[in-house]
Amino acid sequence: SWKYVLKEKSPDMIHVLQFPYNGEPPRDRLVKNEITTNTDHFVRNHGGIPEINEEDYFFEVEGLVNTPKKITLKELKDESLFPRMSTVVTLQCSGTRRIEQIHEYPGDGDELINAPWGEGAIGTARYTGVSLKKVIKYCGGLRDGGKHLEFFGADTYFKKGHIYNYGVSAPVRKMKVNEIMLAWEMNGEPLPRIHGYPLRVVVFGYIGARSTKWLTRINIIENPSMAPVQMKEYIYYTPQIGKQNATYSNGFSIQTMPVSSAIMTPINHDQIIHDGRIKLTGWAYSGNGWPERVEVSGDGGSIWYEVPYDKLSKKYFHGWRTWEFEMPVDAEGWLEFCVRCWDNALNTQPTYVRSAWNWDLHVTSSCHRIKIYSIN
Ligand code: MTE
Ligand code: MO
Repeated sequence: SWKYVLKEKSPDMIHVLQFPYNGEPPRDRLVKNEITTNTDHFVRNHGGIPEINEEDYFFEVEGLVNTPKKITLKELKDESLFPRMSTVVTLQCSGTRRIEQIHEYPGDGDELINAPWGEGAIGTARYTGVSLKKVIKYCGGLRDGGKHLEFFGADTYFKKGHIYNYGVSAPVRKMKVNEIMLAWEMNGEPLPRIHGYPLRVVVFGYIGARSTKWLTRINIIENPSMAPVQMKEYIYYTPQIGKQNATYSNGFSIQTMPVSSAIMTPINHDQIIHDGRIKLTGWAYSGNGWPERVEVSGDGGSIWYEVPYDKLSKKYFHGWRTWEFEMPVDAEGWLEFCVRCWDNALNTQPTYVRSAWNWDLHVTSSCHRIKIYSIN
């Protein structure tokens, strides 16, 4: 039944894939709020959407941990056992803005993985739950050699003749700095079913793929997960690798999300009648820190304007910043607008999509460019 989708998501979501359900919100609405509403938050699914009863729910912790345990949601919510954590976190799919890479060159062409996302496969919410570090401590701590945390979801998906449970991993050091949360609440509401009810993982700063929904099992292991989503998807191939030589092992696994940004209004190919100024809005995000400076250009990147600091939304350590800017525009006709962000580690974005292009079409982090028709 699609009733829950209709109930949980805005009716005008753009359906990047119909099955499994994958959708992003309309461009002009996404950056109106620095915290995305649950109904507008993008959704990325590999398979079905499990229906889990909170009362029967538990997840297992096993592998290289001293006391393997089954933990219920009731236990996890017990504040005498676990302190609560509540953090604003941006989740971004590594497929965000893939459409620009597809236009450059279609690459892998596996449309089940490579959904043609626009700039909306990103969203920001306040998640509430427990730091995974506390859960591991509750299980007696790690045993020697425990270096990676493998997460499994209750959903299954079908690929090349096999049925898999969703499975990925993140390194233990990410858990040690309290950047992995087990969350049951999204913006003060129970997690919507479509976002992983009753419990999901939230890995701050990593590609969305690591934030496993409908969590069933955490397995502590020595090496990164061998599960197909970890091993065969979300691989970054350098530009010289393509159809003839891409082998999974000659790419590397994408974890931290690089700095990126996008112009959300005006919308690409808009015609705008104005009196010397055009208002731009957008987002900027870095998984490696936070957006520190946003710059925009009205001439394809010759002259850059700095977005004044007070036109960037509030800084959160694990969140995006929305921004707006009044761009002075004299020229008429087709103009190219672009944006780039600098994060606090002084990382910035590749200039053109061709320098960000990769065979599996992930992390389109190049300067976002749009064309608008200016009538002054
Ligand atoms: N978890 C499970 N169990 N199954 C999935 O298909 N998709 C991942 C991740 N967690 C996925 C999952 C991907 S690729 C992304 S980008 C995020 O969930 C998206 O989270 P959202 O749908 O809540 O926005
Ligand atoms: Mo994703």
